Amino acid sequence: MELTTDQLNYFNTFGFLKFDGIFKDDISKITEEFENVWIASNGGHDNQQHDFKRRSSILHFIDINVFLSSLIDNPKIKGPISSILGDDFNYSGSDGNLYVGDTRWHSDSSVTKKYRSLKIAFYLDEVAADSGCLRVLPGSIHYGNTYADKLNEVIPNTGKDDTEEIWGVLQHQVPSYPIPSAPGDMLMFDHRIKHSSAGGDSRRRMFTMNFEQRYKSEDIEDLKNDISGMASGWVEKPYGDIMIETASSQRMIHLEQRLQNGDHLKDLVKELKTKMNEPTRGGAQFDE
Ligand SMILES: O=C(O)CCC(=O)C(=O)O
Ligand SMILES: [Fe+2]
Repeated sequence: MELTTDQLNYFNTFGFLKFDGIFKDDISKITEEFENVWIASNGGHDNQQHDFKRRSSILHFIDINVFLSSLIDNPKIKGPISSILGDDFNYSGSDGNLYVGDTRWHSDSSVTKKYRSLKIAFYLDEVAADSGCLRVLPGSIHYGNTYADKLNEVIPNTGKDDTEEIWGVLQHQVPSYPIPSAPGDMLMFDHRIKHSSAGGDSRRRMFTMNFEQRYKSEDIEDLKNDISGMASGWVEKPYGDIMIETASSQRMIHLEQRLQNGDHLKDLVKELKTKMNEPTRGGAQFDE
């Protein structure tokens, strides 16, 4: 299931792709297992109930469920990823979310990131432009040109943006491309793309899987730094146990580089736990 040339051109130009109904036969099972992960976590963030006021988020989300872990072996996911990142790509983690309300404009990676990375996202409820679907600024991935650089000034990747001060418009008025989604659709987007959402309800279900190009040996320190970023989710290893325990040799290809370079996470988490009262709920929410 490699991407066609048209799909590849589209993704490389605009920075995202939607696969309509590609998982429609599996979506009830996917949704059931999604809910099972929340049930096992008491229903919400950090083993507390979801309060419908703040986003609940679990890092290593698919990794702690056998069926969801196996999604990264699925040719419908592996094919498109390989087309963009090469056959030896790294799987770089997953988050599961119960979103509450809007997400600020942001991007998921910084301008300076040397290795290409992207995300696969599943929205488990029907979402449209004003009910919490993903909104993107097509082409915002091309740092180095005036349009993308201007956007990056106003909307850096932190989720602290100046749309009102600089453009005189509110977040949801920024001219953007909404990607309505129905259960069974799959979205793929480049981590550099500027994105947001508006009008979502207080238990908007979605999960993501992230991938990156394999690092060259001279850049392993950069990889280690990137892995350090996971510590804010209070995860002590680069992957959840089930993801590793159920891995075939094929899956291992996509886990081995991060596994070999993630031993420092444990100490980082220990340190962070003295400074944070809960694992991060993820960035870019309005209640931060
Ligand atoms: O659906 C949303 O509100 C935002 C999703 C997002 O920012 C992400 O998955 O990176
Ligand atoms: Fe994001």
